[in-house]
Amino acid sequence: MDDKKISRRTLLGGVIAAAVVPMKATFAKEIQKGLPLDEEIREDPTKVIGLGPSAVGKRATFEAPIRKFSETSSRTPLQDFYGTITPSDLHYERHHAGVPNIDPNQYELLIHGMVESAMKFTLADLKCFPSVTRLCFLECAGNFRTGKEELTPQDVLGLTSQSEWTGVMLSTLFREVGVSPKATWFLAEGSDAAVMTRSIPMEKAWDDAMIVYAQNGEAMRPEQGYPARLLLPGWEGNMNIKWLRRLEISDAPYMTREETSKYTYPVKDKIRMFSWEMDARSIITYPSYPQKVQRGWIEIRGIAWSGRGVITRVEISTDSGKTWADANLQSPVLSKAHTYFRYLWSWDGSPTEILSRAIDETGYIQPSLKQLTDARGAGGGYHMNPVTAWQIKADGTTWFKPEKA
Ligand SMILES: Nc1nc2c(c(=O)[nH]1)N[C@H]1C(S)=C(S)[C@@H](COP(=O)(O)O)O[C@H]1N2
Ligand SMILES: [Mo]
Repeated sequence: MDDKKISRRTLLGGVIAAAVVPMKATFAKEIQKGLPLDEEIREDPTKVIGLGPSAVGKRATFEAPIRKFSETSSRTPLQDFYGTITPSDLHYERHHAGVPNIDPNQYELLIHGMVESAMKFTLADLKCFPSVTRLCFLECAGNFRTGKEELTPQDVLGLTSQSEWTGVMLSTLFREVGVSPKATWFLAEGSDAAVMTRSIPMEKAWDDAMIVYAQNGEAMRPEQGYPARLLLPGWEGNMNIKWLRRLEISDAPYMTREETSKYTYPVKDKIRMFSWEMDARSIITYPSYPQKVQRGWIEIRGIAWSGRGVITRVEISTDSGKTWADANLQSPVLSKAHTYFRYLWSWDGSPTEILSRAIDETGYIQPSLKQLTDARGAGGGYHMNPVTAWQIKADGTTWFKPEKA
């Protein structure tokens, strides 16, 4: 009984003493400096009222993901993401003549050519049509960089991003203008200084093409084509014309600069033209350069996608490509969308290489760089989607494994 009392009194005394000492120090310093709050207290979030609400939110001051950019493109920081949505302000960019400043009140989309009645649609008109929301990736056909060990996922494959897009199905608009049953192609034209144009086969319009005006729940960003762009799920980025102002319906392709001098390339003794679909591929985003790992359990994470449909499997190798095992795919697995994968690996501390390989619903298996070059010749160029590896060295550092084509 006595013992208990004593210990209780001691305990209380201890607590009071601990609480009083810093308070005294604080008041003393406050008087000295004339400042409202001592730094020791400011560090403890339970001792000060936090920031109030604001008009627009910001990232935590400790988080600073950035796009790496040049004059004509910016690469998305894949290694900084969890899951599959690219924050809109970090979406990759590729523009051939800068981002135009388009007044949404002046905006018009003309649809003409082989139609019953040519029509112009304002942005408000577009928004009046039944709308559709869809998650899908966008990827530049030139997405792949190799060459040195000091490359991050952003450097290697940063020309792909994923958003939730909202807009109107192109088929809805094509029915509205009465597209001729004889039409087989249409031209899409942008209103930037590049006046970017591409020919697109009519099947894509009747399938899943959209005119989108919203990205991740708000109006699309200027960099992505504000106020409206063409969205061709799964097809090479270049055809997804931004700042879209005109669609001309026809029965032949237009042979524009972007489909003859660009995006057409030699494959051995042939010329590959009109290669629209993005082939299945994947990348491990954790662990990756310049992250460091420790011996023990590591959750390997990354994304896989295919322009031809859903990803059915992602295989992981943790022994430099000798053996492969299935990763877990995060559901729901969506068609033509980045798919998050995870694989639990117990690292024993010995140097190795980790790789990922995507397989899509058509049975297509992401090739090695050797398979690609054997099939296509050493030309390189567009649509390079080889399996890539990260080397884990004995000290736990992670490096890109550059391979020469
Ligand atoms: N009008 C117009 N559309 C364009 C381009 C452009 O320069 N102008 N760039 C194309 C290319 S090459 C790509 S990869 C994608 C990039 O889209 P993003 O900048 O929204 O990521 O837009 C395509 N659409
Ligand atoms: Mo592109």
